[in-house]
Amino acid sequence: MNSISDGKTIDAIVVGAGFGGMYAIYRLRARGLEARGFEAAADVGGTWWWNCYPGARCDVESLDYCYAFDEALLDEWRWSERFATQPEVLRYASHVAERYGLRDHFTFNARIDGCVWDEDSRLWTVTTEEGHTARARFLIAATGCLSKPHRPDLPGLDEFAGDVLFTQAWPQEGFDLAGKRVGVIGTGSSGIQSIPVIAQVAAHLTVFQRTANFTLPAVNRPIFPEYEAEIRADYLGHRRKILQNKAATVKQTIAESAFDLSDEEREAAYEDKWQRGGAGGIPVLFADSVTNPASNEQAANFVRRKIAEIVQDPEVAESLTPRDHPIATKRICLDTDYYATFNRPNVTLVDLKKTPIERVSATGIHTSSAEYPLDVLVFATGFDAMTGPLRAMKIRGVEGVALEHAWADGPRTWLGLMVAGFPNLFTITGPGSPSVIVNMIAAIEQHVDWIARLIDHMRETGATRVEAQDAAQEEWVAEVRRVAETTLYPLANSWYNGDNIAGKPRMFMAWLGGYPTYAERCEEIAASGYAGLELAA
Ligand code: NA7
Repeated sequence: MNSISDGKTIDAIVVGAGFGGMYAIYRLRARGLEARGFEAAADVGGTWWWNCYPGARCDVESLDYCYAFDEALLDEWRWSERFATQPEVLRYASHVAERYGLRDHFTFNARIDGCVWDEDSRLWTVTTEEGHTARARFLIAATGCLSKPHRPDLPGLDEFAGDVLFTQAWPQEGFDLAGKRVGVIGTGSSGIQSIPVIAQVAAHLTVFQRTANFTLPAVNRPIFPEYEAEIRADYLGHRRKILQNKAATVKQTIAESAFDLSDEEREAAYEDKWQRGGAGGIPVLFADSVTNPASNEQAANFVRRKIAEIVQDPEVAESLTPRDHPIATKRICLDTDYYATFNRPNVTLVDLKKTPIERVSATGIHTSSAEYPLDVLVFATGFDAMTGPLRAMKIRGVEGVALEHAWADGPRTWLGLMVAGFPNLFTITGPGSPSVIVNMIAAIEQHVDWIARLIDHMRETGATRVEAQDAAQEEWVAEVRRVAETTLYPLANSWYNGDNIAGKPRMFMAWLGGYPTYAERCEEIAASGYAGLELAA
C-alpha cells in the first residue's frame, strides 16, 4: 500500500490533470490548502493527452481556448493557428504545468478505483488501482466530460489479425498508417477530423458510417495579426466581453431569427459564414437555429446543398447527407476537407444504415453485402459522456450509497457542481452545468473559482461539511430539463442525451441557458450565503 503524505489527511484531492485539475491544484494551493492530484495518464493534458489521433484539433478559437486567471500567462503564450492542433494544446498544458510547478502536486499513472465518504471524520478516502490511498476533507472531480471511452464490442473483433486503434487512446508514440488499408468506424468529431488526414497516407481508407453528421469548414489558418493585436491590447477585457455571450466565445449571432432576413440575405449570410468558418459555424448565425424547426431547416438545407455540390458521386453524397436530426443537435463538427475526401479514389464510404456490420474476421469487416479487407481498424466511437467518468470513480456517499445508484435514472446535480448525498464532493463541469456547450476552459475557471470561494467561506465560518439540499437539487434538475425542452436538442440521438450508451437513461445532460445566466446564478448563490447548500460546523 502506497500512501501519499504518509497517511496524513490533506485538504483536497483533485482527480484529473487536465485543464480543470491543473487549475484546481493551482487555485487551492495558492490559497494555502494542501491539495494533491491523481491522474491516470502519464502527464498533464487530460483529454488532450489521450486524444492524440491524426488531425485532432480544438474547435474553439485558440485565442479564447486558454486560461485567463493570470494576465502574464495570457500575454506570454502565442498560438500558431486559429484552431490549435492537439500537440499545440498539449504544449500549452505542459507550459502551464511547468510555469506554476503543478506536476509536483500530481501522482501520475494512477487511476482512481474508489472514493468513500466517512461521516464521522467528514473525510473522503480515495484509492487507486495502483495501490495509493489518500484522505482529504474535499474531493474535486476534474475528470472531464469526454474521458470514458465507448468501445463497441463487435462480434469477432478478437479474431482480427491487424491492428486495432482507438482515437481516444491513440498510441502516444504515433502510428504509421502509410500504405495501409485502414477502416474507420465512427463519424463524430474524432472521425471527421481524422478521416481526411488518414486518407492522405493510407493505401485505402474505408469509412464505416452509421449516422451522417453535419460538419462545417473550420477554415483553419494562421491567426490574423491585426485581430490578435486588437485582442492583446486588452486581453482581459476581451475575455470579460466573451463571458457575456452564451457560449463564452466570440459572439457570431447576427439576428434573432433566420426569418429576420430575406431569402437572399439569409443565403448570403450562410455562404459568408461557410467561407469564413469558425466556431459553431452556420447554426450560430441566428438565435433561433436550435429552437425553431423552420429556422434550423434553413441552415440544415444550406449544408445539405453544399454536400451535394462537393461530393461528386450522388449516391455517396446522399449517404453523407444528414436527414435524421436537426443541425447542431448532435455536436456540430468543424473539419478540413471532410466531404471532399470522399472524392478521393482511395476512399470508400460504407453506409451502415443500408448495409450493417455483421462481424469482424481475421482479415477485415463483413457487412451484410461485402467484405472489406483491412490492416488497421480505427474506432472513433466516442465516449460515455459526462456521467461515465464520474461513475467510474466508484463514489460512495452518505450511508455508503453509490453514485451509480443515486444516478440510476440519470444524473441529478445541483448546478452540475455538487450532488445531494455526497458531501464535500465537487464536480468540475459536471452534468447540469454549461460544460460541453460552452468554452470549456472558461467554464472550468468559473467552477474552480466558485469552489475555492466556498472553501474560503467554510474556513472562515468553521464549517467542515457542505452538501447540496435535495429540494434545491431537484429544482435545478427540473430547470435544466425545462430549458432543454425549449430547444431541438432532445430530438437527436446523441451523447448529449446519453443515447450512445446502451441502457443509459435518456436525459439532456448540460445547461442550455448559456454561460452568463449560469455564472450569474452561481454568483447570486455565493452572495446569498449559499442558499441551496447545507453547511455544518
Ligand atoms: P461521437 O461524437 O460520439 O461520435 C462517435 C461516432 O461513432 C458516431 O458517428 C457514432 O454513430 C459512431 N458509432 C458509435 N458506436 C458505433 C457502432 N457500434 N457502430 C458504428 N458506429 C458507431 O464521438 P467523437 O469522439 O467523434 O466526438 C466526441 C466529442 O469529442 C465531440 O463532440 C467533440 O466535443 C470532441 P452514431 O452517431 O451514434 O450513429
